[in-house]
Amino acid sequence: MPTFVPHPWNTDFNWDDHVGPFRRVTQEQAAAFDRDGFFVLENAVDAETLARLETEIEPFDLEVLEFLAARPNGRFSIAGVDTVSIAIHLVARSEALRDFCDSQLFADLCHDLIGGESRLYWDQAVYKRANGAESVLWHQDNGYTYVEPQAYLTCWVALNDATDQNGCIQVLPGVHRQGTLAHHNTPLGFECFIDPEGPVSVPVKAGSIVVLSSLTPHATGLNYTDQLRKAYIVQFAPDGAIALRGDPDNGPAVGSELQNNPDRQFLFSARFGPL
Ligand SMILES: O=C(O)CCC(=O)C(=O)O
Repeated sequence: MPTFVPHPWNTDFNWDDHVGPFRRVTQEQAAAFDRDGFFVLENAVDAETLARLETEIEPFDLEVLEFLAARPNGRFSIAGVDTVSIAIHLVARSEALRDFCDSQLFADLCHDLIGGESRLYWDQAVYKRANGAESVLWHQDNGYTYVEPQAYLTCWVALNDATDQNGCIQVLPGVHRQGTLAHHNTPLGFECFIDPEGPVSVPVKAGSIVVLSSLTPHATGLNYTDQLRKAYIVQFAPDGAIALRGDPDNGPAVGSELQNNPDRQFLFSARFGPL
């Protein structure tokens, strides 16, 4: 396993293996999560729910496209009107999406893979536009905003089939155990390395979830097809997680912000039982 350059704020990271008992994942899935940093939960979301998610997300995606269209070159950071549209914090605006996130499925995954009280940290719809000409670069989610604890949970929900042709996720297994890596900011978003050896492509059917650590390097390729590739990404962090503020290339963090925005970073409902 190659060693990569650590993020300047990552000085003493240790990955804790998951020992169970598990409510949703199998022993093999938990072992894959610890070893590789990801696994696929197949057929996790039924067709009716997927259709509802798509209907709920559509107006927000259109709003983002309008915003992008009005920007110079149709771009904003990683997003572009004809490459990838990203609609964030949708749970604050859609009860159906909030209910989807505040569900037994995710409460169980958090029980198994976080342990202890967990909150929704972030949600976003990422739609790769048809014939989109840009990749999402290799990054760890914790390379964008540095959260402590560094390891939180990313669930990449495929709303339609994700394939090598339309830009499914690729991951670099095993590297999550090193903690957060150094990233640099590019016009196409943050990047931790280019063209690594040993990436694994993870094509999935609609309704499957790629379950990743926030520390698992991943990227997505171009969409060569004439259809959208649609994903809804929901992330959960331990209650009490903080986002560090500052410029990692210019010394230690200068502040932190507790991740408990009541509009969108909610704890699971008590009906799902203790985590
Ligand atoms: O869905 C994609 O194309 C990439 C999304 C991604 O990597 C992310 O949200 O961190």
